[in-house]
Amino acid sequence: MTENSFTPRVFSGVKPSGGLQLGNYLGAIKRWVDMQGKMETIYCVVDLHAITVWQDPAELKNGTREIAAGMLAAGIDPTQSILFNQSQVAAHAELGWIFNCVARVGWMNRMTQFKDKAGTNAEQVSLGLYAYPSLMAADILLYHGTHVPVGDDQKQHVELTRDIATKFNHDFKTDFFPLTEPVIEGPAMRIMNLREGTKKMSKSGESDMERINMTDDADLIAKKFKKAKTDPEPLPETIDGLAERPEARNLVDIYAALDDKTPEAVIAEYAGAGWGKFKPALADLAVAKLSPISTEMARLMNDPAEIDRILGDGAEKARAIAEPILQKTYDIVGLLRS
Ligand code: AQP
Repeated sequence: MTENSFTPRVFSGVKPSGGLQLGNYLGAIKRWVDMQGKMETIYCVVDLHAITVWQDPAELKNGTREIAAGMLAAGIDPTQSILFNQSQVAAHAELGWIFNCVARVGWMNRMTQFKDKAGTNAEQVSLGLYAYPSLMAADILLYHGTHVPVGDDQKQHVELTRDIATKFNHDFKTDFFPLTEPVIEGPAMRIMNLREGTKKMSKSGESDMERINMTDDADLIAKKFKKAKTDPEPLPETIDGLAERPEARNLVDIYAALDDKTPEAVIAEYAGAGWGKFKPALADLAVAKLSPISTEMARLMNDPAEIDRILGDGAEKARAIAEPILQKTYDIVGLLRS
């Protein structure tokens, strides 16, 4: 079997480490919806990844439901995609262990997200946070995922997934695992923090004012864009004029992604406009696009049993694909089962 003979299959996930933010939506979930119906699609709330940093157990379950509600409200359709939470399919952790034994410590030491998250406190963070990328490789390869739509921050982890598949295939003289392609395209690949244009927007960023949450109401969205850091210049005549203006570029990218346009088209429309014109237009657009999603999220969250049912059904379908791949992996590795 060659790399190209695997059935195209999309896998991607979001971790319930806080509420969904605009970067998760534009960089990932909105694109997942676009891929539905074109290929087999598997989407996951990756709760085992969330616990690599402390999560309050009482809040984690609800946070998991909230991420699922956000995916459903944004258009993930459980009759077209498999939607489940990771911890309901034990095979993720099992394959993750095997990949811990394939991945090299030197590879993990190069992971920039670990360095960013651990900061100067690397001795004190969990071993899980360090091993996170090999669990992510297991998430993908457990389904022989061929395409992984992610934001730019996850590119290095998908490349590591390819390294793990390559080493596994080489060590065991097989071609069992595909070499997965990261799918990173469009204007929203790295939505930046509204207060610091060189730092990405994150669920767990310190200040709520630095991100747009998918549950923010219209007033709060308008306030956050109004207070977003910018420079004093108006918008330029061409996109090249944004090269050294990260905050301005970010707001243009957000506008483009929300309106399904290119950043060039946004600049063509707003060339010469000041922030007094552009920021309210951006806020109106964001409210128009996000409020139907937040309203639907709130409706879904009123019926947690229904969300649990959808995730349970999805987990059953996921297990049906994952289990034979895990069993075959055990056979390849030589693990005895009676
Ligand atoms: N700022 C972003 N711009 C574009 N895409 C983004 N993603 C996250 N932030 C941005 C994409 O969202 C998907 C899910 O991400 P995740 O929840 O698995 O983890 P993350 O990338 O670490 O997201 P956060 O919001 O920054 O979470 P915390 O603060 O808990 O670490 C991924 O495809 C990611 O690329």
